[in-house]
Amino acid sequence: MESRYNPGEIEPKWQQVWADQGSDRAEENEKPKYYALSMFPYPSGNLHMGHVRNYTITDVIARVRRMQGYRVLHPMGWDAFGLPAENAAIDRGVHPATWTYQNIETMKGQLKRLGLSYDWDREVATCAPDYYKWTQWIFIEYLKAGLAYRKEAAVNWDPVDQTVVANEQVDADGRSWRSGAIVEKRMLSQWFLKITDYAEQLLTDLQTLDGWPERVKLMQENWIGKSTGAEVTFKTEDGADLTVFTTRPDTLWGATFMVLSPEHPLVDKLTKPEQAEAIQTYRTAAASKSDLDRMVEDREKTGVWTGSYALNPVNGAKVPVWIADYVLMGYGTGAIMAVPAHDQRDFEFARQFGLPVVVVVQPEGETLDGDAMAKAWPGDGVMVQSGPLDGIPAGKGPGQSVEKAIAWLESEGKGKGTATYRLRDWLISRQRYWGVPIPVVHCPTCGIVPVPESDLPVVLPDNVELSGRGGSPLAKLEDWVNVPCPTCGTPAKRETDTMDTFIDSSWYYLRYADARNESQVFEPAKANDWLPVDQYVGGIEHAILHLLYSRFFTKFLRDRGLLNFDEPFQRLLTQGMVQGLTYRNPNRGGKDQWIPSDRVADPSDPRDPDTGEPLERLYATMSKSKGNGVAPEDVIAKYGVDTARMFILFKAPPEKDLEWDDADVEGQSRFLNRVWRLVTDYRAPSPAPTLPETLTKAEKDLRRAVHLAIKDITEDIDGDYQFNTAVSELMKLSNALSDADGKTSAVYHEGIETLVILLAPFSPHIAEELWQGLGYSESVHQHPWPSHDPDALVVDEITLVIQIMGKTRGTIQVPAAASKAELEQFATESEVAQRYLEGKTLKKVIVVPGKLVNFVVT
Ligand code: HQ5
Ligand code: ZN
Repeated sequence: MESRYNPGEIEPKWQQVWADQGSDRAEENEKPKYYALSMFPYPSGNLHMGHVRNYTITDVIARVRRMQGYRVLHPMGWDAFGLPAENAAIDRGVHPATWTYQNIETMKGQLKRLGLSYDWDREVATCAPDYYKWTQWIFIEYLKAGLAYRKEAAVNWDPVDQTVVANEQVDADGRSWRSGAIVEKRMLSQWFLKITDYAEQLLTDLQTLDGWPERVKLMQENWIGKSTGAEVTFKTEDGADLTVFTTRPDTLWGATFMVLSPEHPLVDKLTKPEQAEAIQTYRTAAASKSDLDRMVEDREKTGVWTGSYALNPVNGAKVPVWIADYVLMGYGTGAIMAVPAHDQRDFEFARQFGLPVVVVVQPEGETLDGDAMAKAWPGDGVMVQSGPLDGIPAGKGPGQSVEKAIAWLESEGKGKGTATYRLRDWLISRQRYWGVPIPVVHCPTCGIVPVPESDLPVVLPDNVELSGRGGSPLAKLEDWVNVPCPTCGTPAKRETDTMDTFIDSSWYYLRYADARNESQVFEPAKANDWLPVDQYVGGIEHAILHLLYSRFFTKFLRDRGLLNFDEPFQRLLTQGMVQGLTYRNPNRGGKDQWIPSDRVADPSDPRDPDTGEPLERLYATMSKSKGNGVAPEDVIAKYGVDTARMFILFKAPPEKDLEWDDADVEGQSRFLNRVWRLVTDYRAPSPAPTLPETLTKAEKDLRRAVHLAIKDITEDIDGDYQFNTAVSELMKLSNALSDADGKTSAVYHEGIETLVILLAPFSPHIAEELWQGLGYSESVHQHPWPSHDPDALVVDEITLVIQIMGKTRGTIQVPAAASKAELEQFATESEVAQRYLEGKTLKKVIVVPGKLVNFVVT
């Protein structure tokens, strides 16, 4: 072995050896299984430090579990469809497939250089036909189950990317998550998956996910957004049914008008000729507003009367039917009953248009008057002017008005208690090229016909022209589009929409269980063997959609008889962000406010290089625009990947943000160099020494340090993955070994070997090299994870404090097992006590076992 630590040499060497040996292959044998999964990357072309952190965390877990005797599945793949490839293709004139596969090649090389213990035999790429064949197959399963459907819908149209985006992909400012353009509403025929059928299960099963962060569960709960109330049907004058959902059916007697979303399907039918023009103008204006704009609370209320009336089913009152953009088609039934006395938005609307306000909840000690109120009263009180509910306390509690109202509505056949969810069906169709073709054919006779399984995959044609304009590129490929109907043979047309890429990532973790299967999506026995994922690690940005969609897919495939578990991810760890140092000029705006650190001349007095103004120094998520990124390959070239891993693991607990700090990277490099010297300086006697019957005090102390390290590191990992403290323990152990005198004892031997074994999951390459240097030919990664010897932890001497009249005068070492009487005796005989007690009369001796002996004298 070389005497100098040279990561640049040993790291690639061991990576090659491990690859040749196939040591990270997931085996199907009698050992207990463990499935460690990282969120697979988009092949953007370059590995980010954030990826390195994510994948290192999972790798440590996978390595520890292997050493603990599990057969481990630790796979990797590529989330390879999606707009970036298509946009890159448009910008640079390369085919999306070429761009994508080149990026995969590059990034795979970068990942391999990290020494991550993946089973590359199970690699998947979602853009490969042998993968998307099964994505299409699953889509057809949804279709067969009646859970995939096509309907005309008001959808979010991204005018820059020229595609539809899901509600979830529109941010709080009404902008598309991809292009940043303000989205528009358009009525288009689109494909949906009926995730709402699973809303209740997706909600209640959150309770079973003990291994998930509370924060993520709460985000999912809010996203699903269950509210309970009642559905009530109003009949219009023309006999049409207008069903509304209300969380406050008790206030039905105060409903004085109805409001429909401008997109509501009954608007045309209800619009009287004299109102037609006003209605049409209003609808056009509403279509150009984002949902978010429409929901802003304190803006002037607008709306138009349709000219029609409906009958309030509880009291027969004739109420006018309006349309207004503050009611969204996407929520509830797209129609509301307006109760202006008790809902602020309805109140503002009523005042704006002079509609009646009827009070049905009187607050205690007050008498509200509908004509005089200045704002709505949404609070508690007693029901009034409400027929059967009069006198009942208003509220949602047991015995209160909401419960009574639902019971009354149900007994009268006028409505029923129900729940609605904020969750909408998932809009999955995209009018773009680089995605999975939706495998159906439109036949003029048969309608929508799924492509038969034997004809899958419907291969994405590659002779396509991409401009980013004018809708779906596939629709322009006549040869591809025109096919005979699979059922009746008459000329028909292929569906030209492709699927949202979140479909691809909703089931990839299942495919890993049986990645090379050519005849089935996966063998159920294999999926049921490896799944659920024991530990999933990935970014908080996927807390809602990806995780919800994956849970939905799992439940659906379970219901199709393919899986025998309810939830895909048993434990979830959301790693924090990697942040880099940057500077900000608060007087500048936009991108210009960020001054990369290499433009700052004097870090102790940071100033704007252009203006001389003082700068703020701060850590922010690494990004191009802030110029604060650190390239993984640079760090690896300088220090090696083991140092990079140690730094990442040491600097912060995995779920917390991590501030990149070169000085701390140096620190970890020095630590590994110290370990290197410590272990290579050791000459192991042959044969290996065995522990003697009795140990000296120094040996006992060292052995205690060794076994304490085993215990603490194991607990750090098995508990909450506190790798930062685990690395501290490794440093402590290394120090204890450095400081030890007898560097030839059996205890020292055990200590050195234990250090290398415990280091293995964190810094796999240096550990392997040192292990071989200790004379082993088997990989350290095959070595069983050590367990601590409880006897070694026993402290057999303690320090006893000697006090005279409550004042500490000295200490002595005594056996930990000494009795109270023995402690008193040791203390009395001690030199300190002898000195202070001379010539005094002893009145009392107070013994506090394990701590002190106090002499009271006169
Ligand atoms: C990070 C960064 C970059 C990345 N393909 C999807 C994806 O997010 C995942 C699918 C399961 C939907 C982390 C990120 C994620 C993993 C892959 N990361 N910092 N791909 N700057 O390439 O922490 O949180 O963007 O867990 O790397 O990210 S990805
Ligand atoms: Zn047909």
